[in-house]
This record gives sequence, structure tokens and C-alpha cells, in this order.
Amino acid sequence: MPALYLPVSLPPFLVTPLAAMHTLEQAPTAAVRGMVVPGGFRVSECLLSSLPNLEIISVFGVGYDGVPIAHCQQRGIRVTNTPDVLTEDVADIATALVLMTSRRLAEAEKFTRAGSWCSDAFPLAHALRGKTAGIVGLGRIGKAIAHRLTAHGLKIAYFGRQPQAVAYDYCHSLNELAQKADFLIVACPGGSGTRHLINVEVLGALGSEGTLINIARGSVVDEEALIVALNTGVIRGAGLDVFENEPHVPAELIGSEKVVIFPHVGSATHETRQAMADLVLENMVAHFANLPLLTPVC
Ligand code: 8YV
Repeated sequence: MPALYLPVSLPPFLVTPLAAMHTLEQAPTAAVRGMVVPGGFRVSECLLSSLPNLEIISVFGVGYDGVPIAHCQQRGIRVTNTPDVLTEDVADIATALVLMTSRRLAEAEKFTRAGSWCSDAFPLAHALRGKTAGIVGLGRIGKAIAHRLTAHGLKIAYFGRQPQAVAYDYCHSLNELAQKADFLIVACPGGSGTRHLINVEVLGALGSEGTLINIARGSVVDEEALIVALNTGVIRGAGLDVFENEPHVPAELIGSEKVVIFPHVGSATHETRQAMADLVLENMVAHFANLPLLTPVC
């Protein structure tokens, strides 16, 4: 049976079927031919150098920003990910963050649990209808978010590498999108190409009635700049499922009433995580059977 290395713990519904068809090595060794890592996990070139016979890295997630793709291509290491199966769940979480931030739902919940009731004592929130959602990266997840927010009465604008054949407004720059948006929603891939795309300037353009939503990667947002923008009223609020240095969430964000924070739960449903696990396994099995990969990155 081919040997696999799993550098971090993965759910049993993935590990058990993998273990039935492969040997699981406890450390990176020359015997290892396959590796499975979570989305966003940083695969260092140092780790790769301790795996001289590695043939495939299967990412348990859609985002493979942690994998040095050019290096893998040079060494002929195949890489797979789990696209599509998590699109709807991640879009649901983005929508939840839009609703929670605009309607102050986290605060409303805390308020009621504290035994308060009189609705006059609870601050009024902001309606969604007629507002504009600016989507950064109109890929599969961005489109699923746009679809949902259209149903909530929002107008959709987007920024990406190029305009697409869609009925939404394309903005030629991120600043233009941020200026237009009431909700600036980050849905682009992570990695060096998008690092700190959301910076002081973009937050300034989003403005004091704007809210930042991030369901993509923490690295896309300059977190320090975000904290300052929230504290000084440069933007109104933020809804965040991802952070720059997970699992670390800055105390300034934890303590802020202006943010809604989740522990990276975009794809965290039984159904989706099972579908992701199935894809990881099927890719691995296909590779060792010399069959085409189901969802190859390279
Ligand atoms: C998961 C993700 O948190 O798909 C991704 O890229 O970040 C998330 O779906 C992760 O991959 C689960 O291990």
C-alpha cells in the first residue's frame, strides 16, 4: 500500500478510509508518496525536501495558497483540491455575516440572553435592500454570494482580473469597488498575489458606512489596518470568518462590538466536509491507480 503523510490532524471520516487503502507514516520519510493537508496549510519547501519521493499533495479544501505550486511543478508533484463541493456553504456564511453585521444580530442575541427585552432599548440596525455588495473575486464562491444577496435586494458590483459575462457592475479598481460598496466582500484566493489587497486605502474608500466581510483568507486583509479602521470609525464594521494568523484572533477584534467573528467555519457542515473528504480520497486512489485526477490543480 502506498505511504501517506498527514502533517496535521484531520477528521476521522477522512483518515479512516485513507488508512484502509494506504500506510500512514508518523513522520516525513523517504517512503512517503502522498500527503494530505487542510486548506491554507503552509507546506514549506523544507518539509518537501524531507519527502524525496512525494508524488501528490491532496488539499482538503479549495484554497491551496499554502502549497508552493511552482516548486511542486518543478518536482513533478501533483496537487489536488476540493472545489465546488463547498461553494454553497461558504456563500451561506458570507450571507450570514452580511445579515449579522447589518441587523446587529449577534448583539441582539446577547441582549436577549441577558434578560433584556424592551425593543426601544436596542439600537436600530440597517436594512439590506437597496444597498450594494462589492465582491472582490467573482469566482464560484463570489457568484454564489452574489446570487444570495440579490435575493436580499442588494445590488452587486465586483472587481477581479477581468470583466465577466454577468449582469453585475464591473469595477476597474478595488478602490472604485470599495467606494461603491456598503459591504465589501472578500472572496478571492489567498497567497502572495492577493496579500494585503485590503489595505488602509481600500478601507478608507469603503468609508464610515461600509462593512468588510471576509470568508476567503485572512492574508488578503491587512489586519492591523482593519483594527485601526474599526477603532477610528473609518469603517462601520466587519464580519470575519478568517484571520491573518489562525488560530490567533487579535484581542482588539474579540473585544470589538463592531465585528462578528467566526472560527473559520465556511465549509464546516457534515455534508460538505464529507464531500471534501470523498474528493481527497478519490483523487488519491485515482493517482495511485494511474487514472486521471478528479480535481487537479497541477
Ligand atoms: C477549511 C478552507 O477550513 O477550503 C478551504 O480552503 O479554508 C476551508 O474549507 C479547510 O480546508 C478544512 O480543512
